[in-house]
Parts: sequence; structure tokens; C-alpha cells
Amino acid sequence: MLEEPPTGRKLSLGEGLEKHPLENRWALWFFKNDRNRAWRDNLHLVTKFDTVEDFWALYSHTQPVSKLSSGCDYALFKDGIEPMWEDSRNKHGGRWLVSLAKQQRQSDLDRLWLETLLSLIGEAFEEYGEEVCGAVVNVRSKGDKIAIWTSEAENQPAVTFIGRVFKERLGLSPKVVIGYQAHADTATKSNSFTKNKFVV
Ligand code: MGP
Repeated sequence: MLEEPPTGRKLSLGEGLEKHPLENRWALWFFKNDRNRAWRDNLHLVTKFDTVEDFWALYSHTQPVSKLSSGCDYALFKDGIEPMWEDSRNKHGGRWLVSLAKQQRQSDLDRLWLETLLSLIGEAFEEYGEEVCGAVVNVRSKGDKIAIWTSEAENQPAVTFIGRVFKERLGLSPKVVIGYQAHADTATKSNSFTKNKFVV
């Protein structure tokens, strides 16, 4: 009997070289803190990709997040969504925030950020994947942060599903509680703490 043809879509490049398309096209952004410039002017688009192979090529050519200086961020967002609260796909949304202890920069940060990237590009959030906008990693001397941004903070089923999958993919202990915060609350807070709308 003949074998079934592979079901995954492939881009043919001829000569048997084929790239494996992702469900979405993604944009990688880099933020470098320069206090003399406005926040937005410190945000730079690095590149966009939409195949597995181009993701790995990019990943292997960028600095591991643990080697960035404090104040820098990487953000990976769906093409067409800017990694800022003001974007129309973010402004009613929020983020699942994982705050790391300082010593986790060496032990865990790179692995957790790679796992976050893979869950985005691999569409781990199933029927709620549409709600996912992107992810951000903040390198900070007070403790690094990784977050997944979603587009509608009031969409409880989607938000809680995404939070559970995120926590599971990162391999966080059930004892660790992560919180979801609306960007509207983060943007108007008066200190570093924003109330959680949901926790998992
Ligand atoms: P931050 O970089 O998200 O966190 O926001 P950090 O540095 O850990 O600070 P903390 O306040 O969470 O403790 C730092 C500052 O960057 C914010 O207070 C804003 O002034 C600015 N900023 C961050 N984001 C994500 C945005 C954004 O989406 N839009 C705008 N306009 N400013 C932002």
C-alpha cells in the first residue's frame, strides 16, 4: 500500500528543499532603554518570519535573553500588532505575567523564554490562539519578567485557558501562582504593582 502523503503544508523551494510554514507570521522586536528618548522610540522591529526554519535561523543569530543588559526587552508579536498597550489589538487586553527571582536569569530565563516562543509559534493555545497577541521578556535588575499578551481582558474562558497552558508549558510548579493584569490597569498604576484580574 502507498504511504499517505504528509499532511503539513510546505513551501516548495524546488530541489527537495522545503520550509515549514507557521500558522502565523511573527515579528521580533527589541527594546533598548535610552532614558533620553521616549519609550516608543526605543522599540525597534528586528525582523519578521513565517517558517520554522526562519525562526531557528533568527533564534540562533540573536543574543540569548540572559546576555542582554538590564532595561532591554524582546517581544514577539503577530505581524500587524505592535508590542504596546496602545495597539488596537492590545488596548482592551492584558498579560499573564511570570516574575522571576534575580538568580533565575542564569538558571531559567533562556529556557523559559524559548518555551514561550515555541508555544506561540507552535499555536499551543488551540481554539483560543486568536486571542494571543504576543509575548514580552523584560530584563530587569530587580528581576526579569516574561508575559503573554492577549487581546481581551474580559474574555475569561480564553484568558484562563491561555494562562493554564502557559503555566504548564513553562513547567511551573502548581504551587507557583501567576496573575493576569489588564493593560489599562498597568498603564494607570502608580507603583510597580497592578491588581490581578485572574490567577492560575
Ligand atoms: P515596563 O518596561 O513594562 O516595566 O514599563 P518595568 O521597566 O519593569 O517597570 P515597572 O513599572 O513595571 O516596574 C516601564 C515603563 O515603560 C512604563 O511605566 C511606561 O512608562 C513604559 N511603557 C511600557 N510599556 C509596555 C508601554 C506601552 O505599551 N506603551 C507606552 N506608551 N509606554 C509603555
